[in-house]
Amino acid sequence: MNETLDIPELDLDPYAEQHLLDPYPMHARLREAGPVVRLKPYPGVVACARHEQVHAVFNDHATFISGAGVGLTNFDLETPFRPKSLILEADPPLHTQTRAVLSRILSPKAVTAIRATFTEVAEALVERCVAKGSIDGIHDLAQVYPLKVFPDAVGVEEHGRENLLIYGDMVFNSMGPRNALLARSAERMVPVTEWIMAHCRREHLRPGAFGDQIYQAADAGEITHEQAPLLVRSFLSAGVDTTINGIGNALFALAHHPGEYAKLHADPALARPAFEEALRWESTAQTFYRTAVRDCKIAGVPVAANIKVLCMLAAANRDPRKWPNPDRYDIGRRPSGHVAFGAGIHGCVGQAVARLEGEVVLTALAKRVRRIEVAGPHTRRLNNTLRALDTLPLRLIPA
Ligand code: 8QM
Repeated sequence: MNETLDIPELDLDPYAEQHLLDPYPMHARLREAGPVVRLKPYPGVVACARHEQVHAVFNDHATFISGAGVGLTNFDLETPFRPKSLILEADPPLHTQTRAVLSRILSPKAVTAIRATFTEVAEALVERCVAKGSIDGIHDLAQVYPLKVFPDAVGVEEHGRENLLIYGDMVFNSMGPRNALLARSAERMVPVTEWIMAHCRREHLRPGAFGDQIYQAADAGEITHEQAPLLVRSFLSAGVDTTINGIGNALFALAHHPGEYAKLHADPALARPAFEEALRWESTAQTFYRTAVRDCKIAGVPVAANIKVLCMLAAANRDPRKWPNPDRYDIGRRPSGHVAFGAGIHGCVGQAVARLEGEVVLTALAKRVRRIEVAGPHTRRLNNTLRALDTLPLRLIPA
């Protein structure tokens, strides 16, 4: 008897253009079909779209491992497109060691130390946007800000930073199937790989910055010198495209909810919850996979060893079992428990930096801008993992 026959199967490809453009109807279908669902186009996968199961899978890292990749590809069967990340695509005990180093570099104390600079840059950038009046929310704000502050903090030079956008697109496309999106990214990546690798090396990193601190940890014997460049690479992989789209999606949410923006303008201290709610409402990273290491159960449903478990963070973050009026963007909500940063031992190690960026950008806007108007149709940048915008025409009405 094939036990997987008990699991509802949907003939649906989450990576089809229609679902990447508007994933929410698909999320509802997946949640309603059951706690664990099979997808006809991907026989080696089961999907969880409800909050309870996504949370449970993330919190059982011994059964649902990351070392075989957190995308669709099983790294035990196929070669990854890049050497495996020593933190994202690793399990204890390796993960425990590398995580300790990154977690210290990105500690609350470190975040406090960068706060003043991050705030100044946000205020100056918002000032320039207000002076322009009509802006593209993505190209003039959401992209510019993280691309300035984060590589500065890591210690990467200014020249060539646009390569980080091409790299980010590739990293997140590579977690999906080998579709046209991945092929296009891979093509654009060819002239960029060399630059990325070079900028992970110590001689290219500003002394004292986050990147150099990885090498200091190697000097101290906490990790090896061979591991250091790959851990710097994790900053470059995880720290740019994510925050760009977190901020871009927050601008989208606020532009489309003038009432919520009015509350933020009236009380700029709401910037942090407004950003947090945007993460719940439009989760930047829509999906991550785990790999079952043994025959096991999710919500009582049998799942066989080596099955890839698709955790749909964005669907969990709008699960009506967890959230009242889940489709409503409401900055008065306290969305704690959302899984936009994941959960468990792999929960985003940089989340304090991401929150800082979101907070200071939205605070600067709230103080300086009375109203944000949609000035034309937006366009999406389709990606196998990220919820991303390409353009977002806005008009900023000054306070
Ligand atoms: C996603 O390379 C890495 O270590 C890495 C890449 C992407 C992420 C995290 C880590 C979750 C933002």
